[in-house]
Amino acid sequence: MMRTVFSPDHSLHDPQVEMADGKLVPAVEIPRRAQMVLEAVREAKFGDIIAPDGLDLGCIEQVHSPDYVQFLESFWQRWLEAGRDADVTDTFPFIWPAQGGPSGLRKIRTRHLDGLMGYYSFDAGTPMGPGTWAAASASASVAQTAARMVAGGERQAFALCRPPGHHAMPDAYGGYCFLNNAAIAAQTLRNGGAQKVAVLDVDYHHGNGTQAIFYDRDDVFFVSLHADPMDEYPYFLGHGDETGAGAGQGFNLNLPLPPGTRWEDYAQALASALARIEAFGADALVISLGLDIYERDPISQFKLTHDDFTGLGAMLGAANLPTVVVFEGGYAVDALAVNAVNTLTGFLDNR
Ligand code: OKP
Ligand code: ZN
Repeated sequence: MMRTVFSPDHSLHDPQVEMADGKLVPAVEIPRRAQMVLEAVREAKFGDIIAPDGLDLGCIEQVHSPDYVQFLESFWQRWLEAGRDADVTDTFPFIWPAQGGPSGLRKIRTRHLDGLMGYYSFDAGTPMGPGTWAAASASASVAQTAARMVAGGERQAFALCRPPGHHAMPDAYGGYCFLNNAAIAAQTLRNGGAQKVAVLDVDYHHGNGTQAIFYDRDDVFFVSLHADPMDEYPYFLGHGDETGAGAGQGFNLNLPLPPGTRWEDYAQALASALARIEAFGADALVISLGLDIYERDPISQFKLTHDDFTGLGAMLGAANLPTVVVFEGGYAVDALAVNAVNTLTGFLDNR
């Protein structure tokens, strides 16, 4: 049995276009993604589908800076107050305090909204619109509710989050992500009594935000399998030599894999990731479940088949830990149903 937490408010974040390959293209991180997965888990009858409880802002501010959360919450109001087009569906930052150095740009919270958008973002690929905060905060509350269920004794729960979260930094949005749902789930488990939590990220893209949030902590072990950032987004984090800092030294593990990776090689890397999590002695597990490792994903280059997702779920289930599964990426929209159901079926069959 696995209950699913879901909020219809995800659809309030409804981007039309995104910046990719140097131009505006149709957005891929769209409401229909979550609707497809919702229908699939309903038909599969894994367990009840429930609404999230209210947002625990205190927990969110344990992984994000309060001023960043305040920026997200107030963004659309500020947009309107700045006299900008109220009918626009998608807004984009275009200047960043990114190139530092002795006489370089300074990281300053400006009065002007363009400066703030650059201050609180790290890419131009993440449209923000009028309903983004409502959807992102609902997504975070979905993760919190699922984690509370597991902290309270349920063996597993599925947080059907949208928008995704694993790229969201302590104080910056990017990669279609605003609040880091997986990090929020991990923090909720910690607050609920788990001493050691592992976050295993199997999304095609490196979970740079989750890594950054926990990089100097030894109570949350971040482990990620992903496309080598020498070749793939998010490029500037996710390399194999990033192992943690300070107290967190040794509590970050990146396993970059080449584009084109098939299940056979993927499963081998996953086995070593799971062995490291077992050695860590986790009390609970958060899985960042990106279904964009599918062979026909439109923006990704791994080669997992429908059947391989059953094997993925089986290996994750066999870890035999209290587990919060958090939905992340996956853009082959019509294949999300079968890939989600196969993963969760494989998982539940191996508990
Ligand atoms: C979010 B998640 C492709 C552009 C890619 C960013 C991808 C964000 C992925 N030409 N843009 O990890 O699935
Ligand atoms: Zn991804």
